[in-house]
Amino acid sequence: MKITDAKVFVGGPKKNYVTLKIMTDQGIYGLGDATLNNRETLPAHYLERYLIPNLIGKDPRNIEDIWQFFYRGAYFRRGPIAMAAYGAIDMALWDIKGKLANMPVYQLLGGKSRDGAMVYAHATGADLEDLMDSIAYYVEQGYKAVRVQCGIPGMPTASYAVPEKKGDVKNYITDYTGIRPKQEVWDSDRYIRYMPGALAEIRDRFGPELHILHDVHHRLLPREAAEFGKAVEPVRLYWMEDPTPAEDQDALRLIRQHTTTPIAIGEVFNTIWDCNRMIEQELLDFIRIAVAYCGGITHARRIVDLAGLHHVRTGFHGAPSHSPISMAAQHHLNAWAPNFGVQEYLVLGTAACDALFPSDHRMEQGMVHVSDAPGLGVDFDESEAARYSYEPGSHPVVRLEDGTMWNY
Ligand code: GCO
Ligand code: MG
Repeated sequence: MKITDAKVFVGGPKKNYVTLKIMTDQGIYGLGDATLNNRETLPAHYLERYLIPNLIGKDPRNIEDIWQFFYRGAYFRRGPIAMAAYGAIDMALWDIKGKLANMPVYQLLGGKSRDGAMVYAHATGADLEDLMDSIAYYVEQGYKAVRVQCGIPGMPTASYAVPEKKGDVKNYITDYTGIRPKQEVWDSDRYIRYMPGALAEIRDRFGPELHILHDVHHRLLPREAAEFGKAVEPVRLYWMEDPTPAEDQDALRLIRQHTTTPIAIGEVFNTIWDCNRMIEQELLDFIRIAVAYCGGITHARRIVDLAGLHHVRTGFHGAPSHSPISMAAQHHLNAWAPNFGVQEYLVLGTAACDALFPSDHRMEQGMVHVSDAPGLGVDFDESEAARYSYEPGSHPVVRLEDGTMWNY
């Protein structure tokens, strides 16, 4: 069996999905997702210019060898662009293998460990009152876990994932009006003074059963994060996410020594080498990697297995920048992983997105039920894809009030 061709498509409904389609001499094709949010054209170029010419003629069944060929063969390896490109190839090869075996990918991984995988939604509000309404909406829809973010009184601008105006329900940040970013202003003190009380009010209103998650989005220093984690202990958060900038693996030690609030981290990691020390030293509770950003199913599975040895559960990143293809890859890993925790899942299912990526993975009552179709269980409609092209977009940047650059 041989790979005969591969194509890359960039675009989607208000998204720049980077979709890879690998064709074989047996008529079976596989799909992968290389969408690196706000830098989408780079993995696309990496694939087209450097990887696809080396894929043609290879046996698509040798998933491991192809992964190693690109990773070791690059010499300047790792990094989000390369790992997103390798990841798309890897997903597509698992898709092909599943179709060849006539089995869903979760069967190839070892079968199902659960019937449905719990997901969490994003609730948001310009203030706490709006946030309460947003949480209530998701609870009514049957979600068992909700991430909560709200505006902080006195903060000069809206903060991460929070709308600017009261009543606005828009909670997502990529601005598709160009590549020059908007600017947010941040003040950790105001945040630390306000947010623990807000979280306590949320717990009082929604009771003990709801899993409440909160994303600090890399904004605090380790000592501040320790203080914050201690202050929110009575709320019993499901997790405190990215309390400090994620690249410092040792920063979590100080937080850990001071608080039992569970820590989730990892959406910006690309390889096992970004998180092996923190996992082995048991400094986190949930690993937040995304299959799309860390080399696909083959590499993500290595991280999940290492995590499992150290009581670390999964909480894969599922921001709307991931296409239904990498979300499908995650649904299969979630069905299998013995140490599954929760999946971030922002309803992608607009009619336009469903038309572009038909699939029968099902979301019901806050749980995803993985598709039983052979392969990844998601397709790609090229005639729909022809309607879209790349639209430049950007995350905001963050500064402190005196102008100092801070972490988005
Ligand atoms: C999350 C993330 C996202 C990121 C985004 C960057 O927890 O979902 O923090 O909101 O900001 O994926 O592109
Ligand atoms: Mg996050």
